[in-house]
Amino acid sequence: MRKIIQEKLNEGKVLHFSLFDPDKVDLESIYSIALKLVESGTSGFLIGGTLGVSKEKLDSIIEILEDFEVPKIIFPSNVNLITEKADAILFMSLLNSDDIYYITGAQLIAAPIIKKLKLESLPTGYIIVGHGGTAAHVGKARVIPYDNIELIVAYSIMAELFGMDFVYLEAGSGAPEPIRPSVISITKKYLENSKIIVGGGIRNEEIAKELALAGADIIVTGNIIEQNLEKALKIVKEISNIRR
Ligand code: 1GP
Repeated sequence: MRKIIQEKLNEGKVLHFSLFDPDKVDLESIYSIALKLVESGTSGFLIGGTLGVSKEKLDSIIEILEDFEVPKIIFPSNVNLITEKADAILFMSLLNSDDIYYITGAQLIAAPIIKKLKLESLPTGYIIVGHGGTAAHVGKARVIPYDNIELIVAYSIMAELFGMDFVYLEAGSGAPEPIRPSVISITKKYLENSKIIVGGGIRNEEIAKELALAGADIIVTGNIIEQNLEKALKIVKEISNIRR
């Protein structure tokens, strides 16, 4: 999985990942929504959410998505969301948390489980910025202001120095403002290996394109898929056509 993602990114593509929050999606409609997203060019399904997520619902979603060749990747909020049904898991550390549980504690519990299940893990430094949403509250993040480029860059470099493949800059689900493109373009200059994932509050193709051109490697959208599918599909198409 890591190889497939890296290869696509190395071809100069920018990827779009569709986020399904098991607490919000409707099992009846998810297949047809996923089909439209795939036809529009989405490259990955992230499945996860912070509150109200059960492993049963997570498993049901992955089963419904089974037919699609697009990778199904767990976006975990805790150790209960590990399933062998997925293709991979974002093995995340919430780097700007004040609580060691979210930095290495949950990961310690998860590590032997992931190994046993032979689940591929994608090492990811998760950094919460700006609004932060529910993830910031639950994860006890020391949220970085949107405009504090120095801190965002320092955390991102730290993730890279730790050898993490991905730096996930998260503004929080439903954030009124996404991560700023100017922040992405500066952060990008400092990273030689780690790829940048950006999510939180991305609601239209203009901002998605700006973020991609600024250097985001993977754009994640969640809420907009539920709220306005047509808009979400426009974002996916816009991103899938970008070559850098
Ligand atoms: C993924 O939390 C985001 O990083 C998703 O945010 O739901 O606002 O798109 P939205």
